[in-house]
Amino acid sequence: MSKNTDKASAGTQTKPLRFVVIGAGMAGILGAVKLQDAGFTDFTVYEKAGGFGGTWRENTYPGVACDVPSHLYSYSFAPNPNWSHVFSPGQEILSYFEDVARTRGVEEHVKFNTGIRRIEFRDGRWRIETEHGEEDEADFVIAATGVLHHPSYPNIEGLEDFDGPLFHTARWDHSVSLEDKRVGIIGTGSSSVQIVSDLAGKVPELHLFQRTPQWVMPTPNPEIDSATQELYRDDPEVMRAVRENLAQTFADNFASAVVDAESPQLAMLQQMCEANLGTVTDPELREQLRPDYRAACKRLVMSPNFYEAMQDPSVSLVTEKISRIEAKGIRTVDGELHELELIVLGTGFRVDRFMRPIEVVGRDGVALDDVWAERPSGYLAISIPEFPNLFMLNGPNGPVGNFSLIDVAELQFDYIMQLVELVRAGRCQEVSVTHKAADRFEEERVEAAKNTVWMTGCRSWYLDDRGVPAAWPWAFGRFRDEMAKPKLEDYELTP
Ligand code: N01
Repeated sequence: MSKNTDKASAGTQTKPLRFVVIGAGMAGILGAVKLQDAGFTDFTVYEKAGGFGGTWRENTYPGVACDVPSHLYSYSFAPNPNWSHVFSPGQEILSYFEDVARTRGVEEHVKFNTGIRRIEFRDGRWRIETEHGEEDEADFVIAATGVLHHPSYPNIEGLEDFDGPLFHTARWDHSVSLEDKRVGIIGTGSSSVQIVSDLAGKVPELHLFQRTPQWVMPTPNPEIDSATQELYRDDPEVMRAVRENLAQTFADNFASAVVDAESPQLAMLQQMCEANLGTVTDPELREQLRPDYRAACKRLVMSPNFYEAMQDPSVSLVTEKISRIEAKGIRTVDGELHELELIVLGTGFRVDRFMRPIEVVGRDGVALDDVWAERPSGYLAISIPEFPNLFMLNGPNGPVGNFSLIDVAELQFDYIMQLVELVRAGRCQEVSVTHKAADRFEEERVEAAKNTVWMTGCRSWYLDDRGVPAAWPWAFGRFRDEMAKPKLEDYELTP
């Protein structure tokens, strides 16, 4: 029996509580496991799709992998001795999540193929309505709806006119053969870089349409040999130490680098990226691939072999702007038609959606769509004023980018459980952040963002409509500290 379950049964005054978790991806599975560990059994996880895994279920493009090391991109409560690589492939990550969900009894709480249409806080409870018209109620809603899952389709003329298959990286059509195709990929983000790195030499022609070059951090990806895997199986403490070490290295180096544009860590990242670019032997190609902004201003791309792939004879880089898409391919502004048989849109995601399009209605009919009309926000990325007992995992403006979002969600969930505990112990019925605290947090966040590398002159999905990074602008240690214990003075506790 876990410590928390002990607490649940030993508590002097406890209130039975029901939870709804939205989403059965990484964060939703995490929520379900941790709810059970805390002694809660009355909860349902609603998942709009037919399976677990969120991002990893949706992104199945060739070369898909996580660029956070696998031993860090794992739940702390479910270390995996069997990771095949330092950065393991997407299919393996999906299997890992499915496996955790199965072995930790999450399956019996999930309703698959059941999207939520609307949630409303009425008479002290959340009223839930699914897309099929079913109704449910809960004391708490945990939104684990993910960040990068609404594909962004580019506003390019003629998108409908192409004769062959055309799809987004997150909607890969596996019925389309590749080996006989002249492939065009639009965009140079992490997804496209992984695809190019995988497909180079496997397709007759691969044309990468680059609007903006990327800095690419070299990240060798060796296999983890069977002896090491066995060592991890035999002595989980060794594996735990590896995870801790990786977490510390990320926090001390990468996380510190991006939030302080003048930091020595960032200067080092810059040097590593420049040296990596130096491996491109053709000077013309090298200059075409050279960004004119600082490394990590955009979300840093990690790859063991992108530049090698770009130098493969099957790959060509197109730097002319796209004029339009036609039946036979992509025409660039210089008038050239690049003839293609498959077009892949590596054009990223709409990053301001979060729970939406779910209609979320808080206290007294306040609509989330109105509250977020300008842009999404959330106190500590978790809570929104007037939306009591609703908490987000990986909500707006939290730590994003090259962090392990698993670590982020775990810390957030433990924080949320401390607020839930107030209700369970009968101290209050409703917990919601105050307007004052949320406004103060947002002001401080926007101010701190000015010191980050994200504001040093580039276009990226981090930047909101004002050009302010929609991200955690402080060191990861500060996030850890904030998550350790809620400041109750920032919350309204309604009896
Ligand atoms: O998308 P992106 P992504 N015409 O938004 C270009 C995570 N991720 O799917 O730079 C021409 O980064 C756009 O150009 P520009 C990771 O957090 C993680 O690749 O705006 N081009 C850009 O090059 C990542 O950051 C892993 O000028 C157009 C590209 O499309 C996030 O997902 C793996 C265009 C979009 O890049 C998103 O990555 C993969 C147009 N009209 C992804 N519109 C891991 O390994 C857009 N572009 C964990």
